Amino acid sequence: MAYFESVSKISYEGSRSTNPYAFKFYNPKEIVAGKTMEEHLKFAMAYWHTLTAGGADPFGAETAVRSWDKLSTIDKAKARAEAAFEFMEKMDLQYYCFHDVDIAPEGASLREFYSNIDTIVDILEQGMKSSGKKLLWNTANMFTNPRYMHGAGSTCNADVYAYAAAQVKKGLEVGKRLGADNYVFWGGREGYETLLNTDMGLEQDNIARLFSMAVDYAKEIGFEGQFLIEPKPKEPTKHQYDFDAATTIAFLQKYNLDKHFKLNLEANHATLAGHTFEHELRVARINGMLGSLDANQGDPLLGWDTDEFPASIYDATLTLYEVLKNDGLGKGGINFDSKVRRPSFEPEDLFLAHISGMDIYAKGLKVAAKLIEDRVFDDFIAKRYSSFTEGVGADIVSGKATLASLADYALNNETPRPNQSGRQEMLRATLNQYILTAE
Ligand code: XUL
Ligand code: CO
Repeated sequence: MAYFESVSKISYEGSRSTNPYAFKFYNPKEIVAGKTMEEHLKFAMAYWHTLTAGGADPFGAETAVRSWDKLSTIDKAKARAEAAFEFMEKMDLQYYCFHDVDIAPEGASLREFYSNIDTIVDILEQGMKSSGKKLLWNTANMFTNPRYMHGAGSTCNADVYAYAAAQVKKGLEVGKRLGADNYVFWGGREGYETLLNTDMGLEQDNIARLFSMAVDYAKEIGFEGQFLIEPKPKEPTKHQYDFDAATTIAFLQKYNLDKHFKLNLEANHATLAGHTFEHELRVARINGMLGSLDANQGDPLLGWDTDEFPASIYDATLTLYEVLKNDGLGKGGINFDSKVRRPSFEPEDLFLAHISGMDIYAKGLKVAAKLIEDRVFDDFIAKRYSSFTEGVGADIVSGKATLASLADYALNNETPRPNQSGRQEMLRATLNQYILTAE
């Protein structure tokens, strides 16, 4: 059965095409910087935004019109699992991501949840076999159900903690069965609302214990995916422990977990943390922790996690710049953790939104590749720091210098004066030039 009857397979028609149902820049087999676009851009469909979400917001009900609306519980879940493959096929997406609750109804007990998951995973496994589509990552939703109001790994209730552990255990088994490249932890409720009722030390130790148990269990069952943590500073919880990349890396280092984890960074989460996305990527990259991306964008006029499809060529260029400098994302990819706006309620909007996101990342990739090829920023930066390549600068970098040797040097040196402009305006103009002219 066709769930998206009105749309046929999307293909590349070039930048002059006026067909809204065509890629203008995403040309999967085109070679950029030695690899095909498809290899650089391992795009993934987010099951929750594409198949499960209906557009409800705190002020209004669901608006989305979907062909599976009339079905109930497990039949609806089965229909969505089939629809996933039709959507990925038509959209030319090779990967997908899901939370356990996206694919299967929770039912009345954990046993029933496990059994519902198994029923749907049978369909997903079959669909993956016949279509060749792959699972970028899966995760356990430990934030929606009321039992998680106080957190999952950070809960005050040990029975809830055990329930969360049971979800993670099943998630790893599912990940192993479906050959997931990664397993994600996003701690939406791993934080606190007020210190007046919170044992912060115990909460953080317990989260680390849950992560360690996951690492041990993965080893036990032979799950070879990469573990990822997705930082976010707030929303739904007021203070979330995985605030941003730097905080999360420090947490992992404290608990000796940094060898087992990388980061899944999301653009809108960076905005909420008061950072640019490229800042978060850079922090992860220079620490060897850049794992995967959740592609979306926020709205600076709104200030919450709007999860819009990415549409900014500046952001896409600087994002792909970091990815290329990282030599790719390894097992990671680019998951569209993005949703269509509530008034974009028709199934066609899901396609149009993905086209716009995939196109802007494709164009960003090409601009970033050209910037790197021409060493536009590399040469400027190398020159800017060139005083550290010789003389006293080389002594500082090699570790030979001491406070005494540097004081001695400074006493005998001319008082340094500002001698280099940062040239920020010029660099921005050059970035514009590349964006406007890159073919
Ligand atoms: C929420 C968010 C999640 C994670 C997975 O802001 O980004 O969907 O990506 O749990
Ligand atoms: Co996300």
